[in-house]
Amino acid sequence: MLYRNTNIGKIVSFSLLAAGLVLYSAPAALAASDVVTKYDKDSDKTLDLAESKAAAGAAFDKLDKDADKTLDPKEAKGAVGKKEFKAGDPDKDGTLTKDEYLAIVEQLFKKADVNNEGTLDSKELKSKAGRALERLID
Ligand SMILES: [Ca+2]
Ligand SMILES: [Ca+2]
Ligand SMILES: [Ca+2]
Repeated sequence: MLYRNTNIGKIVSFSLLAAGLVLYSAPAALAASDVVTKYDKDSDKTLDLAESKAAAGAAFDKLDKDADKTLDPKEAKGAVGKKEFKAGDPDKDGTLTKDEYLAIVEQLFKKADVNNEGTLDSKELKSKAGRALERLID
């Protein structure tokens, strides 16, 4: 009887522990790298430039509401900061083409990739440049 009780106790405390682990790790895993998991085509847990550009290209098409192949400041709002918009519009026509948009992506990517390995992990995406990049690709 005593033996059985102890066993149940073990099972109960193990389940509680397991439940606790699930509760503890679930939000952390979600927060860790939403954007990475979303666009990480080769599943190496990082984003390389090609993956970032592919995602950014799709994001550009979504932002381009009037489908004129450029983003005006209104369309770019929320994705491209004012400063980035200005810097990313070298021909100063007040709109961003996809090439200009992807050039901003590349620039931010290189800025966020502090150790220059050509990939961004979820930690690097939390940097200032990384977060700006996230807005461009997501
Ligand atoms: Ca990858
Ligand atoms: Ca447009
Ligand atoms: Ca332009």
